[in-house]
Amino acid sequence: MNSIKRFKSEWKAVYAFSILFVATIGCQKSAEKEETIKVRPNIIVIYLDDLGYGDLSSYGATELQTPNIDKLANEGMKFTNGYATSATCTPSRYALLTGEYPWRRKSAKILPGTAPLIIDTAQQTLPKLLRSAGYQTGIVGKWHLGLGNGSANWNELISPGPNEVGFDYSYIMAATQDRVPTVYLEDGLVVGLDPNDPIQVNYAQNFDGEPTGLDNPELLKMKWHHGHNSSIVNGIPRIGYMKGGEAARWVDEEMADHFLTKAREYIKGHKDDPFFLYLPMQQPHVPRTPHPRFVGKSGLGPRGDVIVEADWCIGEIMKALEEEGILESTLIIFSSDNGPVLNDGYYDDAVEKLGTHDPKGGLRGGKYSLFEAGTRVPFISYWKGKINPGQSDALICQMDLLASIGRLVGKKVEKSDSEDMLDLLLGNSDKGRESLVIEANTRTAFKKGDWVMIPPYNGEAIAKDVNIELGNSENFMLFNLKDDPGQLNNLADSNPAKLKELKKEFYEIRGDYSGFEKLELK
Ligand code: NG6
Ligand code: CA
Repeated sequence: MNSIKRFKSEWKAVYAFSILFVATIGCQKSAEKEETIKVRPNIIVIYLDDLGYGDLSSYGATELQTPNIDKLANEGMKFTNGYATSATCTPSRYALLTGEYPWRRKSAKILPGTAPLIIDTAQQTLPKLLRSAGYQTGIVGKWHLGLGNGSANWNELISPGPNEVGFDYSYIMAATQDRVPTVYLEDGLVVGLDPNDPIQVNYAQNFDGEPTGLDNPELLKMKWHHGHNSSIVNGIPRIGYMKGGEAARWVDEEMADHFLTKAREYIKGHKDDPFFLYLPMQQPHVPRTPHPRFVGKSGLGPRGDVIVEADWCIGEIMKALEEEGILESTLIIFSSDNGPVLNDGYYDDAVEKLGTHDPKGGLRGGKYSLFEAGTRVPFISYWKGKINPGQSDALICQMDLLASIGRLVGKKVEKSDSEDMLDLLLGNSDKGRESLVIEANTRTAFKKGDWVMIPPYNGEAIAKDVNIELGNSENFMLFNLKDDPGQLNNLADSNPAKLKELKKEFYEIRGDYSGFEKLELK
């Protein structure tokens, strides 16, 4: 409580300072506008890919050390009930950027590298909102929300993309590290492309004479386990076929340094603006390709090594902010797009070298799952000197950043699923969401307080390739997470009143959809 009070007075001071600042610089803005401008810290959203709830030493990992991310957690607000909307990448990213539940948009599913942009260019987005508040906006890292209109020519400007949904600057990989095209794009153009060696991409069929993971195992430096047997780039077999663009192809082991350089450049180039930098990092998604200086550093094989690599990169980002003198005027949000997976398609020792490390942090399920480990992820807010360190078990979702950051910069969001959690993010309140719909490959479930209700779904209980329990069952499942965080005790039969309450509220939010005939609402 004390810390909250202390925070409040500091917050007032920041507010007063910003008003004073706006007034002092005597810019042309009207008095009315000045009134709406509150504080405008730089905002950086660091978003890892497939990092589990238990993958950080600040979240209980003992076999792996993540000192730089731990600093954010220990000196900021650490959330123990922070959620991605979804257990896979594209839908979670969609929700984070738009503030809209991804199941409202049918195309928000894991996308191939050739998919068209799934965010409507007329839609409200976090970068657009910040731009309207005077921010410069940039993305450096993984996009995976589609590009172009569906027939992108990779040798020309590809639009619409991040630049058409609010980012002034974009430096991205189109989809995932395991999907073609394996090139970077800067503001819609492939970087380093030789016009005499055009790129062709096709997800349906190979190009004549091109080797594949399936036919040419002798060319592979990393073996595929399931999927991932199409075109070979840098000895790694990928999803999808690609030809040409040799000079533009990324070097997997240099990707972390490459994106870090771009992120640093962005920070240095915008230190005098308020800026929003969205930093979706590729680790620890497959293929896990640590730079040689991180190989063997974790003792857990490449999956652990790339987490250590990502942690180092985040330390470098912090250093850059400090060097530019803007650490104290920068709000950092850290999270992950979905829960962990070990073998996600390559033989890379993730299973063999796991030892006693538990990426799920004691939760059930993992990536692709409706059980907790699918969507509950590390979630941290950090703002040096402005957030008093704390930990909260209030329910918060990445989708809430839109409304929360909106209030921070004095902008109201349009009708949206995003809830204003600004006070919670700043350590100034204990109040989180009352409920949340979570999603895994279009299946949805409902959380309310300590309770979670998973409706019946057909399909395999365990996805064999990845060895993850998906949350499919013939019957309703109801868990009390406070007493039973590992979701071992189904209370659907013993607590019909609670089950009914959750069904009803779920239906009110989720509306009618195919899975609902099984809800037996009466
Ligand atoms: C799956 C891939 C998996 C990963 C995932 C997307 C296969 C068999 N599996 O289809 O390796 O790429 O898509 O991950 O191809 S995500 O984190 O971007 O959602
Ligand atoms: Ca992911």
